[in-house]
This record gives sequence, C-alpha cells and structure tokens, in this order.
Amino acid sequence: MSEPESTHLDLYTWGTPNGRKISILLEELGLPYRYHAVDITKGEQNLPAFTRLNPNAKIPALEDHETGKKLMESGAIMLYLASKTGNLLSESGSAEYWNQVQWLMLQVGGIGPMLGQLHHFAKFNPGKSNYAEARYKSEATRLYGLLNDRLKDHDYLAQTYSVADISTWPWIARFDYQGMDLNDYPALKKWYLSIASRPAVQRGYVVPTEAEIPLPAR
Ligand SMILES: N[C@@H](CCC(=O)N[C@@H](CS)C(=O)NCC(=O)O)C(=O)O
Repeated sequence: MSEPESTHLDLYTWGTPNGRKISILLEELGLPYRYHAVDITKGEQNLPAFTRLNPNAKIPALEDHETGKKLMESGAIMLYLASKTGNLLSESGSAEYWNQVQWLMLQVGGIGPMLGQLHHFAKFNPGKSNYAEARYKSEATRLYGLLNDRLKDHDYLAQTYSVADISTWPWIARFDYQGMDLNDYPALKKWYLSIASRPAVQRGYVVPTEAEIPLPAR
C-alpha cells in the first residue's frame, strides 16, 4: 500500500466496502495517497474534522490539495480519480464510458444500499425484523443472479476491467455477511476470484486496517 511522504491526495476511510472501493482504485491507478482511518464504530464520522469534508457524515471522503477539491460519495470519488488519470474509465461520452457508468450507478444506487441493509438486519440485528431480513435477502439473491447472468458471457461488468468492477467487488467480498454462497453463482465466483488475485486489490483491501480477503469454501 502507498504511504508516501509527499502526495496531494488524502483519503478518509474505514475497512468497509465503500471505503475499500477507493483504496483499491487508488492502488490500481498507481496514485500516491495518504489515508486516515475514520472509525465509524466509534462515531468518528460525526466529528467536525470529518464533516468539514463530508457533511453527510459517511466514509469515504477525499481531499485533493492540488485542485482544492473535497469530495464525498464513493461513486463521485471514483469518477474523479479515474477521470484525473484517464485510466479504468473510458473516454467521456463514448459508448463504453456509459456502459461503465451504468454499472457503477447500479452499485451505488442499488447493490450497495440493498446489501448494506442486509448486513444491518441479517448480520448485526437478526430477529429484529423478519420482513426486512426477507426483503433484503431476496434483493441480494436477485442482484447476485443479475451479476452472474451478466458475467456468464463477459469477463467484466462492462467490456474491460473498470471502476464498475472495482466498486462492486468489495460488496461481493461480504458474501459471508450476506449469507450468500458464491458456489451458487459460478460466473460471479470466477469474476470475484480473478479480481481477488490482483496485487493492487490485495493492497487496497487492507486500508486502513489489516483484513483477509474472504474466499469461498470450495
Ligand atoms: N452513498 C455513500 C454511502 C457511504 C456509506 O454508507 N458509508 C458507510 C460505511 S460503508 C458509513 O460511513 N457509515 C457510517 C454511518 O452510517 O454512520 C457512498 O457511496 O459513499
């Protein structure tokens, strides 16, 4: 992982899917950055030092001292970093660009919120709402099926490895929290394992704290 003496990028993050998207992307892009742990289990996302960057009080947030830009929302941060470098996002306005953006938006607007709620109800608060557990489990099942169908005849969500895969992958890395078995989704499992083997993904996964990439049992 990069912890350079000199960089203009500061990432504020925690070891969750939304945080890992950005550290993985920074590693894939080869951009030097400093990272700062914002422990959301201790409420640090609500401290003024963080809400000056993201008034919505959620990680991740990025500060670019070169441009003076402060950014909240993982999807916006991904578009910003990829556009800045011209990598992992196709030329703006091209057919492939919109292909990548639609899968990125599906993650930000659908996959993340649905799977995140499944974590809340099924993993951390089981038994509190049977309705919510069933609702979010059925959404997870539907979304895993959608991704698996897409990946049956594509190596990546768009044509080539892009911000779309990087934003979705850390959510699938929580398959255990979601009670999902990747063996039921062979194309998704193949995609998951191939991305898990990328050195940049392995470096980005352990920001800001040590963690093991979960691997399916067989
Ligand atoms: N739409 C936001 C969601 C960010 C988000 O939900 N972050 C979670 C961690 S994965 C968080 O900071 N939770 C703390 C809280 O809800 O107070 C994004 O994509 O950046």
